[in-house]
Order: sequence, then C-alpha cells, then structure tokens
Amino acid sequence: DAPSLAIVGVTGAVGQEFLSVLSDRAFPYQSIRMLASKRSAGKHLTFEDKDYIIEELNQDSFNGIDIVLFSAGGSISKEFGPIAIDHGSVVVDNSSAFRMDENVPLVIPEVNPDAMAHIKLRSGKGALIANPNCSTIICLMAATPLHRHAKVMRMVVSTYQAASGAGAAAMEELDLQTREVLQGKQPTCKIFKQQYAFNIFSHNAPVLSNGYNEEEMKLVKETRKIWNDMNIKVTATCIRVPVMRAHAESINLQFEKPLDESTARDILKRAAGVVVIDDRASNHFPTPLEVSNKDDVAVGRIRQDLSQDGNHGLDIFVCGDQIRKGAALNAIQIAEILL
Ligand code: 2RA
Repeated sequence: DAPSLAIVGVTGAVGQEFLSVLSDRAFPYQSIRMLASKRSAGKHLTFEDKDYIIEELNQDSFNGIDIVLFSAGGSISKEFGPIAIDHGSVVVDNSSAFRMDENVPLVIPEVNPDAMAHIKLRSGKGALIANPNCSTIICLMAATPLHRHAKVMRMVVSTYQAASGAGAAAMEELDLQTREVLQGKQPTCKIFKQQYAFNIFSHNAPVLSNGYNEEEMKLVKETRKIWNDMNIKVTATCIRVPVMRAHAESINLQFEKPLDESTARDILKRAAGVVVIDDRASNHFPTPLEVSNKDDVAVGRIRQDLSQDGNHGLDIFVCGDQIRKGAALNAIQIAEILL
C-alpha cells in the first residue's frame, strides 16, 4: 500500500516544487506531514483539495513515516536526518550534508539507480539517500549517455546558474533589483553583496584554499562518486547569472574512444530525461526560459571539439530547471524507485 510521506522545508522553493511534482506524477501516498520551522507552523496549505496545517519540525515528526523528503538546508538535515532514520524512515536529502558519505548513495535515477538497490521501505532499518547538487544533476543527465558510449576521460564545465539555486529570496531580490535599476534607483543588495540585475558574478559559495569554490568542488567530487570513477578529470567554473530558475552549462568532453557529433546527437535523442534542441540553421539552441518548469534537460550546440584529434572531443550546451530536475523531481524519482 501507498507510503506515508513527510516534507521537511515544505514552504521553501524546493518544498513547494515537491508538492507540484507529487501531484504531476500522481505519486501514491497515504498521508503527508507538512513540516517547516516554527515561523511557518500553524499556517494552512491546500494540496490536492485537502487542507493541511504546517507543523513545526521536531524529533517526533517521523513516527510512522515511510519516506521523508528534506530540503531545509544542511544543518536541519544533519540534526533531523539521523532521527528520521532511527524511526525506520527512508530519507531523501536534498542538502549537501551527507552526499560524500561513503555509506550514502548519491543518486540520479536515470544514471545510477543501482546505487540505492539495497534500500527498501518498511524494512525496519531506515536509510538516507542523497540528492546530488543541481548543477551536477543537470550536467550528468547530458554527459552520462555519452560517457556510457565512449568513456569520458576529462570534463570541463562552465555553469551559468540561476537565482533559484540561492533560494526564493534570491529570486525576489533579482526581481526587485531589476525594477530598481530600470527606475534609476540604487539596487537593494541583501542576499548578494553586489548588484545581480544586469550583471554576472562568480558563484556565491565560499572559495577554498585551492581557489575553487564549494559549488565547483561539488561538481568535481559528485561526478566521481556518481560515475564511480575516482580518476576522471573534472574541472568547473560556476557563475551566477541573472536568470530566475534554470541553470545553463557549457560542457567540454574528452573521450577515451572516438565519438562523432552525429552519433552523440542520436544517443542524446534516445536518452531518458533529455531533449535535443540543436538547430543550427535557425540558431535555435537550449535556453533557460525554454526549460523552466519542465522535467527534461535540453542539450544543443553538439559539435566536435576541433582542438582534439580523431573525434575524441565534444562540446555541448545544456539547460535544466534547477528547482525541478535539479532538485524536487530528482528526489521524487528516487522515492518512486522505493515504491
Ligand atoms: C546553487 N547548487 O545553485 C546551488 C543550490 N543548491 O547555488
């Protein structure tokens, strides 16, 4: 019979998208507990014509819950994830808290579902499955079908990341700043210390001693874990751009075996969760707006990397909705595997 669910962080951008995706995919559930911070406790929300009262998250929130979806930041996951597991729940965690834990599967359902094959609902033993970072998911949805065919040796990724990755408040700030700048006013900079509207800047994640920021190192480390290849060479530059909810990524791939662009295009056309938008004649390629609020990741600009010999390199351009496939949809697809 259908599982009982709990959503931790239900009022956030991803929490709200969980509800949309559950409804869109007619996910079978017997009950849902809507959990958030004290600030939101007591508020009503309607979902699928049923009225719910949001409850304050506490350590008793998981009694009898089969699947808990977390999207309330790493500290909440660290504190309450283990409590949910102790109650026998299976946790799908959207935060980065446990992604690199060797006992925690890091899963993109179209890429490495086997990594969570040992986890069963109502087994009496809880578990935690980590949802990868959005820029990793969007990148690997396109790169993996090619990797399976010609084995990626090296990947160079440049990302153009949307405001939604920094949360609903960042989206609101981008909207506000855009209006202020157009009215000749000083932009309000609360979330980001610099002007965001009509500007781009290096991703706001902390910069590490090696000069990479945390967002870039997530792409490097998560790719190696998901592809189960600690030798793969990955480098990344992550940039925040004034776009609302979809990331774009330029990806250069170097393969062990030759892979020509038409074969690559055919492989991507057949790949689950991917749509190819690659019309050179009309210069029509993926855009953030075109993928926003959609499930599929769009791939285009598929071309041989002319800097490499013998068809061993490809350049592609990818766009994907950060809140949907980058977070909520991927987590619900993980939950579907548990059914
Ligand atoms: C970002 N990947 O886009 C982060 C959100 N998890 O900032």
